[in-house]
Parts: sequence; C-alpha cells; structure tokens
Amino acid sequence: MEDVDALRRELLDAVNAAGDLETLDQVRVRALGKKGRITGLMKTLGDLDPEERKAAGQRLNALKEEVGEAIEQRRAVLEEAALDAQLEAEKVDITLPARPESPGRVHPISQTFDEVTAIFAAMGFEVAEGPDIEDDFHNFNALNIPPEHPARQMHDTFYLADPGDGGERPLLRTHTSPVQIRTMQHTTPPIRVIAPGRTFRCDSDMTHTPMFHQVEGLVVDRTTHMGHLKGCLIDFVKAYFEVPDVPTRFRPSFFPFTEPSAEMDIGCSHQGGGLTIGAGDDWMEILGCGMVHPNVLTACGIDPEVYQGFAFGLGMERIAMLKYGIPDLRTFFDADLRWLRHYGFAALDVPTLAGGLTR
Ligand code: 2NM
Repeated sequence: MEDVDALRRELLDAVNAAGDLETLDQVRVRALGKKGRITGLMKTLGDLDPEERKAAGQRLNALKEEVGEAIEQRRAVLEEAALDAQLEAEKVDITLPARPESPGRVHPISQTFDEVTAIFAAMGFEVAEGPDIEDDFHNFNALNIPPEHPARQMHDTFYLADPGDGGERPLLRTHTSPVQIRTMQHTTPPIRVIAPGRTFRCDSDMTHTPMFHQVEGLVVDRTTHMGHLKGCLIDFVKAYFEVPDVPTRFRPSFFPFTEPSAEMDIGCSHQGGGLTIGAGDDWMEILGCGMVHPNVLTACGIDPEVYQGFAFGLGMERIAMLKYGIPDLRTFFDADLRWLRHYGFAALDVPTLAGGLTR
C-alpha cells in the first residue's frame, strides 16, 4: 500500500494551501470523493490478509477523519474571509449626502417630526429624548398616576419579562412624558423642551396601532401660566397647518398630570367630502394640554411654590393624516413602497420656517 504518511502530508498541505472555497472543494473531491485517493486506498483493503487489513483499515479511517476535519476547519476560515471581503466590497457610506435624483422618499412621520421640530425650535424649544423601555416611576408614578389609578388600565401597557431579581418589570413607555420627567429631574428651570418619539400601547384596530408617535412639550419657569400655553399652541397650529388664522378653542378636560387640563380644538370644514383646516364651523380635537400638576413638579425635585409649567401632547400620525390627507392610520406601518412614493417627501425638502415648511 502507498505510503500513508506521505499521502497525509500531501493532502493536509493541499487543504491548507486552498485559497478559496472552490479550490478547497476540489481538494475534498480528490481526497474523499468517489474516485478520491483515500477512497481508492479503502477499496484495496480487500486484497490484504486479515491482520494487515485491520491495521491498514484503522490508519485509513483515522486519515479520512483527520483530512475531513482539516477541510471543515479550512472551510470555516475561507467562509469567514469571503464574508469579510463581501462586507468590505458592499460597504455603503451612509454619511454621503442624498442625491437629488434619488428615488428614495422621506416617510410622512419623519417629515412631520422635522416640521414640528422646526416650529418649536424657532420658539426656543430643545429636543429631548429618552429610552423606549421605561420603569414605573418615570412612566406612571412621577406623573401622578399611582399604582391603582384607572389611567393605568387605559394605557394598555406592554410589560417586559419579570427580571427575576425582585425588581419591578420594565415596560414600553405609553407616552413620551417620561422624557419630560427625566428632563425636570436633571435640569434647573427655565425648561423648554419637546419630546418627539415612539410610544407603545397594547391596542390594535382601525384607528390604533401598538406603536405610534407622539410629540409632547414642556415649559417650566417662575411665572409660566395658561396664557403662555394658549399663545404657544395657537402659534404652533397656525405654523403647522400653514394657515394664518385658524379658529381655536380650549375645552376643559382631565389628565392626572395636569391641573387644569384642556383639549384644544381647531376650526375646520367637512364640506364637499374633503376636510379643510382653518375654515368652516366644525371643530376638531387636535391635542391635550394643561398646567403641570404640583405633584409632578414635586416628584421631579422642582418646588411648585416657586415654579409652574405647562405641558401638551399630540399624536404625530394624527396631525400627519390631517395635513396630508392620509385616510388610513395603518398604512403608515405597511412599508408599502407605492404608498411611500405617493405620500413621501423628497429627501432635500428639508422643512424650515424661513423656506416654508412644505414649499
Ligand atoms: C398630554 C396632555 C397634557 C404632559 C404632561 C407632562 C409632564 F411630564 F410635564 F407632566 N408631559 N406631558 C401632557 C399634558 C401630555 O398629552 C395628551
């Protein structure tokens, strides 16, 4: 029988020399294939006498296994190298500016986010952000919503798994208010922030999706009062809907975290089947607002005897639907390219107050 040690060296050298997966496979076929070298030697075992056959058989089996393993190890190395090369070749520089002719579209939620941010930034608001996964304190307790408060049921909270260490269950924030809570905890007033972002409620039907977007706003200073709230929000809806004179009214309402609380309506008309904002004699609810409850200020370490604040919250999908005539909430989340081409925005139409929000 041919020198097994020499064959072993030769095959292992060939395995390690294989520079790509195709070459490696050729080595495999030459060694272990139907007409391969090791397979060929196996076939000659029958010609040996029993004693020799046993020893030679064991050596060939060991060789077969060793070469097979070497091939698999080499394959793993080559596959990783091939993936690295592919990733390197397909690298995309995401910091490059968008091409004006790009067929990509900005999603209406992103556009609305940019418009709302531009309006409030011009009034001196900063954008604040916080985690999607929150705790009970920031999402509920600090907002004057104690454990047995009925508003907790209303919020249809998504809870994460019990951490198992005796700690409480984390939750997905049901509004962006925890961002304002965190801001108040670490900022000495004056405070002027908006908190746009994702929010989550376990609710899904024609007019509710389990994830949706909110913008909330907060102003805290020594003399902040309801007149500031009204002026700020009236200016906002005029700028956002791009109508100079929109009728507005504030109706008394209730939220645990504000006192007094109100809902803001804007004048509109449903005549002719369509919807016109800023004209006609119908009213439509647009947002909730109020003066921050003293308990909320106290929970955040702000003295309600010295400071007062106003806050508001509105749904981004809702104001996007109203402004851009999008009839169905659920289509925001369908990832339908035809929908996006229809309702989306060109990448370079960046909304600014000077340039016009939506030229
Ligand atoms: C709303 C309506 C009214 C609100 C209150 C606060 C905080 F943190 F300052 F207490 N953030 N957001 C608020 C007030 C939100 O949404 C309909």
